[in-house]
Amino acid sequence: MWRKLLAILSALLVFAASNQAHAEDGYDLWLRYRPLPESQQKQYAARLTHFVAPTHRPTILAAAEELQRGLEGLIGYRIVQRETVMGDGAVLVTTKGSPLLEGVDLPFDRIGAEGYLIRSIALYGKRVTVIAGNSDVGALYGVFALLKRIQLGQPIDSLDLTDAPRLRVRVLDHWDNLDRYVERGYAGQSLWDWQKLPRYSDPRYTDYARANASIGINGAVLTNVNANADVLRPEYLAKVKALADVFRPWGIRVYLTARFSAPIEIGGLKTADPLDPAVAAWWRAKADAIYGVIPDFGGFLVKANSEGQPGPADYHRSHAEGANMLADALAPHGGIVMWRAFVYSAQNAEDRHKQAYDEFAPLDGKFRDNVLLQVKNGAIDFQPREPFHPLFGAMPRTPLMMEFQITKEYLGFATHLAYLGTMWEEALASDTFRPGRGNTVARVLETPVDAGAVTGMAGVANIGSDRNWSGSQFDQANWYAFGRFAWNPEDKAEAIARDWAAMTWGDDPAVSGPIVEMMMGSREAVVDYMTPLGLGHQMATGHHYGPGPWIADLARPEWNPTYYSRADTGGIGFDRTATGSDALSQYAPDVAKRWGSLATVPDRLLLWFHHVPWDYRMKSGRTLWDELVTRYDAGVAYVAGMQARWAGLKGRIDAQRWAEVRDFLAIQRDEAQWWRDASIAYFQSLSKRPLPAGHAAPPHDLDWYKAIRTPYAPGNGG
Ligand code: GCV
Repeated sequence: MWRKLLAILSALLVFAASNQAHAEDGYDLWLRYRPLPESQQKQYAARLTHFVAPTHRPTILAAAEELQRGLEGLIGYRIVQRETVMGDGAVLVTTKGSPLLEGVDLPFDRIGAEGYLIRSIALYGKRVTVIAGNSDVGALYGVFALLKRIQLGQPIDSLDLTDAPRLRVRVLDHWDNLDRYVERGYAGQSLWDWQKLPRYSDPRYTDYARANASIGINGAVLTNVNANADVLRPEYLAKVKALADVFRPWGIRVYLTARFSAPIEIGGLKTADPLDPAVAAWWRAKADAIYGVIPDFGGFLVKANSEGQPGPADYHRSHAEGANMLADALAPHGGIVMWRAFVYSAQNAEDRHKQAYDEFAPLDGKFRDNVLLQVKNGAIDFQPREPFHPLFGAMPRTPLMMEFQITKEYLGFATHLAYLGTMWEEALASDTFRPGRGNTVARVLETPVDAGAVTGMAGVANIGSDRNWSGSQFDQANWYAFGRFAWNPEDKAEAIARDWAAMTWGDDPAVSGPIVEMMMGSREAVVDYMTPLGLGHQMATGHHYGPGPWIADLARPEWNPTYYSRADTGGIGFDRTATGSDALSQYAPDVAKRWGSLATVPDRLLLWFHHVPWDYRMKSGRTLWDELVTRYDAGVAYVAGMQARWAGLKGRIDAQRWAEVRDFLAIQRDEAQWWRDASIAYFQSLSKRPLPAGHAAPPHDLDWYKAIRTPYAPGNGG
């Protein structure tokens, strides 16, 4: 009897303890390190008995502490440090040239400056795991790779792994203002608490750096591209230094946005003309001062002559002249300039799609070696779907870096579940056909324009002060996926989703399987319920929250959704063929030919490049109008499907995170319906066609949708 009672009691205790252990809020991201099943723990434990590492070096210390933290969580004990290999199961965390590795032949030539190798070897007659890089940060990345394997329950008995990043600069761009407001931020305030820095460093800064290092991100641009020169003042540089000091062991450099007019605003000069010697001298002195405080400062990111930002054109100078002046100031210190190609003008009547290409393509070869031209994935602005930017492949003598937007300005903010890995894979895998077939956007990014030239990828961060970092559990996946693509632009969205899901939600295929399936179709669903068949920029004004396809009265033509849809009683779509704006001519002839013909353009880009009548016959056999309605409904139905799948996971996932996702999916469902109804109501007012059978009419008339106002939607201004 007593025995039975005791057994019940202890079972209850175990249950309570495991429940406790699973009370999660998302703070731990994909680095949860939750206990593995006992049988697995035992297998790993035999392989991981102690570690040997030169922990007097800060990055190796960070790596060793991560190894301890990870293993303590996963296999239940704190691995200890030893001076040397003491028996089977030693883990060596080290770099090329370590005396411990004397006589051991390892492929250091394959892993570049930041790569790693992990190998199971016999050393002094003992079974040892070597994690090594040519640099300390390589070894750090190797530790994260080993921990990932263990998180995923993969064997570590006979390892022979090498990996190295294919791009050199892998940065997050924070659009964070000095008052902690985050432009297009949906995850709370900026992490950077400028007012308390430098005296107080929030411990979150370290966790931010850990998370980034775990996916290979090696830089953070701390401030908004809509820039404030004040961050370049000495008192702010002291704060920036405090952040740089926290990030450094994790292999992360800090960068700042440089406001082009800073010499006037904080330097007392009368001009910011890049060809004025006093201006160049001011920037040189500023760069010297920054490097005096932060010796490994990364460089500047600049938005110039775009959306009201100052720039070289204010002085009739070219973008190259502006960028090169800053690049010359940074060059003696090894810094770089990331100069944005997101440039368009209200004074230019040309199709906005064409403006950046027109501005930058003629400047090919005119930029200094330490300038990277930062190009958005598409020519408009981070829409749910855009064709790749025509500049990729068109500037063979200029280093181009990719700019993706991780924060979901145009894809439903934090509450819509939209996995962006598929969108980025689509962009990266696009064939530019320049100079010939097979030169994908990924290859353009990866191939240095000359020996030693810089390569890179930037992601506009979705990180803020919210406890779960990204504003939603699933938006963490986009941060994770960005890091993976920056490391390897030819990676696969599904493989990335699988890893993320298993690390974030648990390794049980009955859980991670449905989650990956939800994720893989989620971005296409957003495309369907917001901007199907190649529509773009149909969002409401300013905050971009919700539909506004009827908006036609904004000051700048290209800010109006009607500019993009060109919908009228005759049809819909933007003619970008030779009979229209001819934006297609900016692509390689093979691409222009395929997308320029109605017979070969894929449905997904139809209305991006063509204006077609409402009764145009689609490949499905439906009329365009019927197809449009069908797509809107498919998008809404997908969200309903995600809700059903998620409901099926109840009880298999910790309660707090499960409930949050359930509620967010309900919001997404309502908003998908709103998008669908409002869009159909508007387009039907032009097409004047009945809805196809089986598709319900919007419950309200068009005016009802037009009257919806959401002036306080987040992210649109300080
Ligand atoms: C930081 C879009 C966004 C702006 C953003 C701009 C850019 O227009 O709506 O908030 O400004 O892109 O990328 O510079």
